[in-house]
Amino acid sequence: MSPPSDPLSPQESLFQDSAAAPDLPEGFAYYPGYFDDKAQHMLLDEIRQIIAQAPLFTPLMPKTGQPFSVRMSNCGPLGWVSDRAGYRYQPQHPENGSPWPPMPDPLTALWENVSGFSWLAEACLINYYADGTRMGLHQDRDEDTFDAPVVSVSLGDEAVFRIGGLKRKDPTRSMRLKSGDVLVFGGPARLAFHGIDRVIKGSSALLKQGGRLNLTLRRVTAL
Ligand code: MD3
Ligand code: FE
Repeated sequence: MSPPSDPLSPQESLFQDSAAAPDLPEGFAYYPGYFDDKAQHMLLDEIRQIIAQAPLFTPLMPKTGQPFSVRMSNCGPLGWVSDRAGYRYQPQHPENGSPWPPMPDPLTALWENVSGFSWLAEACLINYYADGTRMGLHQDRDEDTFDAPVVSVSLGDEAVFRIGGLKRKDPTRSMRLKSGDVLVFGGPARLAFHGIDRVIKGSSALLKQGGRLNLTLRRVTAL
């Protein structure tokens, strides 16, 4: 059920936990098509404005300095960055030193609607996948607390998303993520291994230049 604060009326989560996904950790919810075409365009317009203020940067792997293929930006009070010094959250853009732009209203409403968490999200990481880019299997553990879920929104070309268990060697399953889909990872699923195997070129008309955007909303600091 969507609170009156959200102008959208999302459908119920298609599946939650073990019912349709017995091999995944509990606490996982999937809302296919949460954002309809009009809402995707409105959200994209907000993301364009954010990226105009906080340009996409190329994160580097800690120690080796090897560049990620995915480019990133952030909005909200804190943003995730990575360079030779390590992974961390910080309040400023790593290249222009400006504070991250504020969280746009549609993302605040989404968080209120699906997170089940009464405190606001502090960070929205914006990942841009050009054709041919991927993200290896990893856990998200750079936050001070794992009590809040991670909420993810996909925009643009479809992606082959892989999700496994709490150990790297646990079995994985793959899912096709489409523009407008929302995923929520809370409880044990918050620490599931996951990654993006590939992006399906030309599968969406939303981004004129092609590729895929993924937004992840998170709580970073402990309460
Ligand atoms: C499962 N992003 O930013 S979104 C990331 O599509 C990240 O850009 C991918 O992995 C992307 O860290 C996947 C889905 C996702 C995001 C966070 C999770 C799945 C997750 C955190 C815990 C468990
Ligand atoms: Fe991740």
